[in-house]
Amino acid sequence: MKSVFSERQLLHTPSVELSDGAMVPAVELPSRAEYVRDRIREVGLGDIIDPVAFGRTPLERVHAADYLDFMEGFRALYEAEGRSGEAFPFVWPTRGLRADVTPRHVDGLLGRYSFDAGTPIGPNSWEAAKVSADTALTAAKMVAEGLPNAFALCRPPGHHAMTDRFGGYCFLNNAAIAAQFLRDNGAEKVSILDVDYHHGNGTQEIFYERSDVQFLSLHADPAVEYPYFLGYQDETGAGAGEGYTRNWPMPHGTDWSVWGASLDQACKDVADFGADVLVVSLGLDPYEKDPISKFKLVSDDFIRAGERIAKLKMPTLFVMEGGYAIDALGVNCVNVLSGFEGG
Ligand code: SP5
Ligand code: ZN
Repeated sequence: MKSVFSERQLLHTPSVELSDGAMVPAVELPSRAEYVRDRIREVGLGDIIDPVAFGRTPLERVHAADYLDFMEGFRALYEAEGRSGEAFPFVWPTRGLRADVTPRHVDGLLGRYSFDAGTPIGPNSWEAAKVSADTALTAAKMVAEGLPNAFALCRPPGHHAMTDRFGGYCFLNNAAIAAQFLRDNGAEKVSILDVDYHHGNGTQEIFYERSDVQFLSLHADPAVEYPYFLGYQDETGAGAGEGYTRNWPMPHGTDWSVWGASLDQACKDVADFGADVLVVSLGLDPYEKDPISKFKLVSDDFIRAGERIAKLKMPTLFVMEGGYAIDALGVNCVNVLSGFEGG
């Protein structure tokens, strides 16, 4: 399997995040991608190709133009305000406040265009996010042009990023951008299977009213886990999209016996939908030793997951999402990809 990756994705270097009532060391670190890259080389999975720049057009197919403008201009505005270092939002237009205004001050803008305080914007974060999206697009183009599968080694991740809000370590929704690109380049229907430990709230929001892009997500029950406010079982799509979103929230402590059964159900839904291509939002944080997660998958389970997905016999684009047990990330990620190739 061919992979896509650029070292420019390492330019986003968060040092801390607001979590559990304190500023704690960041977990979405550049070395995550390096461990995966090194493991790809170690097992000889296939070539690692540089992403090409797609520019703004494919980003605008998924994200709001004013959001992209904000991200593009944010650091200059922030520094003009006399600030430096990492920027954190701290006030949001929640119920009872006006969601229809766009303040001019940097702190107002940060709140307008985000939904959590876990996602600092450093001097080069936007550059890294754009290259990460280009990585997804480059791999998507390879699949659109007939390659049976590809792996986008995306980092920073994407599945929490909404139409016009960053959060959850995500700025641009790489999987959604890739899925829309595939739609725009020959695929009539696309399935997105999100196996990250956290619900892919951004991807769900982006495609919630669409019947041409199916969104299926396996994740920890949002009643007890981030992102808390989306990912419940009764969310099944709206309008023309009714029935094209499906969620499998699972309790803390979930192991392969339950997770694998949910994967099986989701794969049956994928088969029934009959899409031209499958995009897998590949989070490795269901792993038992993940420092911020509470599922119990072991490294070999990721091979089984890859084998199950391969049984669909569909053109498949893997897009990396989360996974924070850094020293095991390469093995777990490549286990899925190797399982897929052998399955
Ligand atoms: C892409 C992705 O996996 N994003 C995850 C974002 C999660 N952010 C909130 C994490 C809160 C973790 N709190 C548990 C800390 C255990 N000490
Ligand atoms: Zn996650």
